[in-house]
Amino acid sequence: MEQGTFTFQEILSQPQAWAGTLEVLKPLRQDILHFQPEGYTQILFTGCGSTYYLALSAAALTQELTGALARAFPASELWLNPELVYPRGKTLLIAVSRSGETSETLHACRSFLEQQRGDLITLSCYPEMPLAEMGALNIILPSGQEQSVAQTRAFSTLYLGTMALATLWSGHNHLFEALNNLPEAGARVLESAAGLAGQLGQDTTIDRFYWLGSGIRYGLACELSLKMKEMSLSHSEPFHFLEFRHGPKSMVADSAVIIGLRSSRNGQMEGAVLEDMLDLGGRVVDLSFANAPLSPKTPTHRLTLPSLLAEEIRNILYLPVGQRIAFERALSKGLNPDRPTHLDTVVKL
Ligand code: F1P
Repeated sequence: MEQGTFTFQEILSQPQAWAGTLEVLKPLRQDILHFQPEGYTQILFTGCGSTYYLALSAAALTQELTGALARAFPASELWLNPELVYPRGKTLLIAVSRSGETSETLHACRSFLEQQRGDLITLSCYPEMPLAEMGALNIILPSGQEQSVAQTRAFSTLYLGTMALATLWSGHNHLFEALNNLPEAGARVLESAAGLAGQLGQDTTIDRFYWLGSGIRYGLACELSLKMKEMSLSHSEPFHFLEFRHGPKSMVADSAVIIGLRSSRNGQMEGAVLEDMLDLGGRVVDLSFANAPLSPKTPTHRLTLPSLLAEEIRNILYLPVGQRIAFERALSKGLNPDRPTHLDTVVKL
């Protein structure tokens, strides 16, 4: 079998997986609305590794859309340092795990329930796993199941699940309905990203990657940076856009690529960071949507994604682009993206 076959299929099949997921989510609408953010002191998202990064992005989206306090911590922190995580009052905990059997996530949920800290919702991909029966509501998204160790399709599918929670809780039904446009938009993005991914992935003069994303996009930048590490064993780090000037820019050189996941709202400020990095001699990849303000200087690479969807919804479309860049880089280094070095599909303690 060719190297990376599973990962490649999993990346390309995301639009179909999202369509399948929306069919699972629609009938759960009332069950989801049974939990209302106002009933809780905080909404807490958790996971490990990729699903912790997912939690970061889901918490940002939830707070932005609902105005309720929403935070994210790794499951190990809930388990080992609960006093950091739980204020007085009731927490709505949303635990996310592809496998549904990662030890820290199970420990975190068990201690949460034992200590009667609030209500638990779980999101996972395998119905027969322990997490899938621990919550007051268990959302199972089988179209995210994967053969590969590094999460791609599972990540975006579970993230879509959290987008459904946030849009429904916000009361903005048009945003929940707009999720239906994502499979088609995702297919177009995958097509348009292939050229850029090949060019960047095969460029052996690059030795370091920096992924910049702010707001909802920070967790996504973290995840894409992790993909680059796991699949291609390359030096890769994520930062909030404006943080990059405060130290990390020391690492900019002509072998460095700075990939910006720009927003529309703050696109100009974010574009200015990218321009500074061009001036310092770095290579810049400007990822944005068609109506994001463009920076006057020409980045090394630019990819403009479909823009018709609301800003909060379309961020998910950055994922297939970055996943594909990491995949191409792994192949060009002779690595098998399906089997990252030292990694297991599930961490069991
Ligand atoms: C979480 C996770 C994966 C990672 C690795 C170890 O798993 O950190 O993100 O790729 O294989 O486990 P899960 O709880 O989401 O199944």
